[in-house]
Amino acid sequence: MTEPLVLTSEQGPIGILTLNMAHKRNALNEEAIAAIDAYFSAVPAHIRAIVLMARGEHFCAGLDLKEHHAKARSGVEFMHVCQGWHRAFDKIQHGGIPVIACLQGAVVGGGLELASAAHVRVADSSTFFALPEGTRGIFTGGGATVRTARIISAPRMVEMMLTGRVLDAQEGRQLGLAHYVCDTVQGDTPAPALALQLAEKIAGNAPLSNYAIVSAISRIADMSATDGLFTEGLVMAMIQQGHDVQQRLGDFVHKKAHKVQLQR
Ligand code: 1HE
Repeated sequence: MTEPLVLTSEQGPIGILTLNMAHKRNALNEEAIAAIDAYFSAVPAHIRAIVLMARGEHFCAGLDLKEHHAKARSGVEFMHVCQGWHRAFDKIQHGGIPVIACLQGAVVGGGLELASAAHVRVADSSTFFALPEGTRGIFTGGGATVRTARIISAPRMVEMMLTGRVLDAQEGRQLGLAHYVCDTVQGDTPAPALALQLAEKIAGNAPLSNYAIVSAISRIADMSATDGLFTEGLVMAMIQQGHDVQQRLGDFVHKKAHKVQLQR
């Protein structure tokens, strides 16, 4: 029996999607993109946060270059493949459920495009980021020009692609490609454990607030300031109708809620 390309599991309200192609560094072929799309198209209602991780030493080596070579796709065929990636990754970014990516080793090409669609990125210290498309004679096709460029800026992405620069985990963190870097040699919590901890914390937020956070902010960033402020007000008006809002506010008023404080 052949191994599934992705594994799915649950820990309470946390869904876990694991890329399961370590033998080819989790390179993504058409079937794997379809599996990712299928998962994010039908997330069970009780799931409040999703951890996206990968088996093996590398998160994802990007486009399956062997498939691409073997199929020798035409321009139009590859356009459709790219649109399939766009559809799947848009469901990650705008599906309404927070996604925490847990990164290690190569996060390159389409692997970086996949990670860029997640809302929180936790890297272990082995992580490295690159966009080697230029050396392969292709271009980005899984959303990097939109998502990765917005994280690191368009000029930095141009430089990264032209020079083939490989960023280590800390350099990636400075640019926003990782939000957390876990160095287990330094005694940090391992990246998968931290990703799950963060997912649990996020799952404890009001679901409608999480929906607004992952759905509204990136869209408002595309709007004019006037439209953005108007939309923000509308989103707030809708979100504060949530069934648990009075309870949450009451907990604070009656000193039953946590206070905001620095955690070391
Ligand atoms: C692959 C792929 C792949 C590995 N497609 N099979 N991405 C890249 O240009 C990255 C290409 N990969 C690498 O640079 C390296 O493989 C890694 C740094 C990720 C890992 O190195 P290493 O030494 O651990 O593994 P390896 O020996 O290079 O590869 C192990 C196997 O995985 C090997 O197959 P095998 O049959 O010889 O065992 C590799 O061929 C296979 N493998 N990467 C297919 N990418 C929507 S557009 C997106 C555009 C892009 O993503 S372009 C960037 C593509």
